[in-house]
Amino acid sequence: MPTQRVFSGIQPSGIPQLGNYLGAIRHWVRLQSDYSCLFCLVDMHAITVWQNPEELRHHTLTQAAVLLASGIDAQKHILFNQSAVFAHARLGWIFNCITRLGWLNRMTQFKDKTGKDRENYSSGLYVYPNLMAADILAYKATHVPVGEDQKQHLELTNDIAQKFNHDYSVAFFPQVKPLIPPTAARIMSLRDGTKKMSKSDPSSQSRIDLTDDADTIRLKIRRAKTDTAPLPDHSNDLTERPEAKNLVSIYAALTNTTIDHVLETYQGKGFSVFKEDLTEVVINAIVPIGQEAIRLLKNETYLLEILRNGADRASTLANPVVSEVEKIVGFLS
Ligand code: AQP
Repeated sequence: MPTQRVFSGIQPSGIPQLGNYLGAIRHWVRLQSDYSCLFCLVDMHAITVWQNPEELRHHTLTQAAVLLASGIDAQKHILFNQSAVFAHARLGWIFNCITRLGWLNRMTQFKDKTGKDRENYSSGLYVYPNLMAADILAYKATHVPVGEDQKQHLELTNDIAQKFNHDYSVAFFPQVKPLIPPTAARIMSLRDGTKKMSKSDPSSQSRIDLTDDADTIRLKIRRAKTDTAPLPDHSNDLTERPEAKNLVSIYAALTNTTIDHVLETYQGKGFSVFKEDLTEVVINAIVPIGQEAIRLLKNETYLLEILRNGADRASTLANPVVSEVEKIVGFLS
């Protein structure tokens, strides 16, 4: 088993969507051959915004089923839900006491999420990056796969590790390296090409859920917002056409090619032809995963057992690290 350790997290804040798959899950599947991996369903992060308890439970199980159906190997690697491993909360609190308010105030994701209404958001959302640092450092993970939007949080993780080491005069936490996927696709909403596709978007028409069936995918792509112009011959000419660019990016990501290569085939054509072909590409990639996930979801006991086993193995790794941290801090052991 490789010695370099990867920690990856996904929030069970909804049914995983195509953006989660193209931006994260399919890269995680590939990482399994080179790293020892922890895949965490970060339910504690999810409740930083309100989650209906029944739905949270269902989404956590669905997330587990989708990851397994996508090719995550829960025997060779570790798949678990965050709240089942107490080390995250223990270390998260210590990091709340390490992180400076000024550092958190600079986090752009918090500002983007809360906008002008920040007074009404939870304090959990504000300290989210501290818990994320604990997720990673409780395992002394060496690498974390990150999209553009998480880079700043990973830098903060390294700042927290460094400050802890400095404040307690130890060389305890290592610096963590980002793993940027070679083709980092940022998938946008099907209704608004300037907004990220999100599992918690109130409009189900804005995204493709990984459990959607072929007819639903067909309908969502048919209704996806576009414009009237034919497709251009170069990606530069898509800059002002976010919806068109998004659909071409999805096609390129799923066929492992570039936007320009897709445009070589479709330049001059209208969206009716392109959307039909895109629909087939999406159905071929997603529907088998969805069908397998739905099959797995019928056996809740099996999924719970996988997560319980994962949590036990994760605790075995994290508990000694966090106990050592607590000793360094001066807690009685
Ligand atoms: N639209 C996207 N395009 C590319 N990558 C994406 N990711 C999410 N949406 C897209 C990547 O998926 C990983 C896990 O995401 P997460 O669930 O932990 O958080 P998120 O980014 O907040 O995902 P959502 O779907 O937008 O959830 P909600 O609606 O709850 O906020 C991350 O690596 C992320 O980059």
